[in-house]
Amino acid sequence: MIRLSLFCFALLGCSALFADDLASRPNILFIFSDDHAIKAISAYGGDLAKVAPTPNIDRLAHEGMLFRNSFCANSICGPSRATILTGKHSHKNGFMRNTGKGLDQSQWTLAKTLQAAGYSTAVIGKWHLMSEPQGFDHWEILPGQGSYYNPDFIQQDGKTKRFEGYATDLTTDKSIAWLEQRDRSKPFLLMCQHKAPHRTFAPPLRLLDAYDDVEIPEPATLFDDYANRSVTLATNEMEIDRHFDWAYDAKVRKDERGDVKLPPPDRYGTPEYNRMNAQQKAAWDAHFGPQNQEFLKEFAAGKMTERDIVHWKYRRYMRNYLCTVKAVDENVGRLLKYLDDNGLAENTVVVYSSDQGFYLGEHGWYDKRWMFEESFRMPLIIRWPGVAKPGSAPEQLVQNIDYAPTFLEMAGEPIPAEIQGRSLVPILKGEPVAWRDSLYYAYYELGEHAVPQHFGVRTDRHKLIHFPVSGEWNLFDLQSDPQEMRSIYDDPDAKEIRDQLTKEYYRLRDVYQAPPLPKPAKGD
Ligand code: SGN
Ligand code: CA
Repeated sequence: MIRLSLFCFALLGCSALFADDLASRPNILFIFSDDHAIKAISAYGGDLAKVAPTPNIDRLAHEGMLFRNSFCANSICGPSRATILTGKHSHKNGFMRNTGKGLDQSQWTLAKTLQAAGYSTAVIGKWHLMSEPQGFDHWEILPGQGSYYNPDFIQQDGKTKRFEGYATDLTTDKSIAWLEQRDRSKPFLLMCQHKAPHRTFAPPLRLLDAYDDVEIPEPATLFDDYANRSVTLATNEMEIDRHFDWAYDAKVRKDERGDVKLPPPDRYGTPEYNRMNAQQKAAWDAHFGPQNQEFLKEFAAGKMTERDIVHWKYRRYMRNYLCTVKAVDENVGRLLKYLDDNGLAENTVVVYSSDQGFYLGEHGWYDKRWMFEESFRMPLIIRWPGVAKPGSAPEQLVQNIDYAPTFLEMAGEPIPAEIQGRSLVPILKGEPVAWRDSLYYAYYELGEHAVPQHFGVRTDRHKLIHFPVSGEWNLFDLQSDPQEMRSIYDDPDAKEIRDQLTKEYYRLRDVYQAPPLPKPAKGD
């Protein structure tokens, strides 16, 4: 294929092409995590940055470009991954929900194209697209959500093997092992995809106490009352207060476990705990045991109010979540060191991103899905030596539909017309470029965490969210109300901006050829 295209170009008299030695094309190392909120990356700033720094991810930002306004098209795992591989919104690539038949592999994908262009391609870690990976010379993936401790990896021969250790460390070990034995005559695309910091936020045993002595700042909206916005907010099932658990039972609070890691962890069976060997369980018990006893003593003595319990759960949630992030950061450091030690740093583009953001207590929540800022935003940091200005932080509205065309242009490949995103290469090069001034969002899942289907548009200052099933619209002024606590949709003063955004919303639906909206529940 490569030879053929070289031949064709040679016939066209394109002499520059001979300089286009395959090996000189940049390698692409895509380091991807699951549910990593920008607030938990210190390069993005914020309160948590001070207590839980991420020096290795920050290094990428100092040496590269941090996208300040990066968003997903559909804030959920599989759909975000499908969008990255196809450069299209969910309705176009067919992967609209986590439940479903899996990625339709007959369509165009980034991996298939780069493989055909002569890249060595690999995906290691969380995949979550159900159908077997295609377009990768090598793959080794977690089944479904995967496990943190002693995880299974599905091998390319279809067999599943269990590995002792922690998923984030193992995913990096396997990535480095693949880099070591790759075909060095070719550039590579390596997608190193972590399970962390996804629920149930199980920390690496070596870091269990990393944040024990740290005061974790709470978000201002931890006790959101859901007033002044869609009625669907109040019926959510993702509150730290009411739903943060594995085997949730609203009436029997002492039976909480899994998420909160209260004992006895295996009474109802928490899969993570049960995977550990005796030594690992002992380390876990030694850490959580005394803290749990202290909590349960206070709880049994009736000393804790409902709010105290939320504060306690929030702290426990954040400590564990941040420990899983710390392990991701350390493993980013290991990969960067590998590139340095092997003379690969200069010609390798390193990308750090995550499938969506996450609620770290904002609106009282964990999880994602909503078009509110915390889960709509996606971290995106790109180090491209000699091209992206170190320490730069552009403001353009970018989205995960843009990843595939960006990687194609980096690799010198043409961008097919069917792709809906745009290459970020001009932004990376610092070139003046006319850019989009609005983003389209669509969330299609039907039940988990009781988040309704919703759709919307965001500009640099405003956000319009449409809830077609309840027939509601919310409008936020992100400048005066960055926490999105009051919809101004019905304010007489907001008429002009409401009309503008509504028009833009329908325009984007046309541009992206969005399917019909779901029907209102009451037929109004
Ligand atoms: C699991 C989690 C949910 C989470 C989904 C989707 N429950 O079902 O809390 O929203 O995954 O996450 S758990 O009890 O199994 O942890 S996603 O990142 O894969 O989209
Ligand atoms: Ca996710």
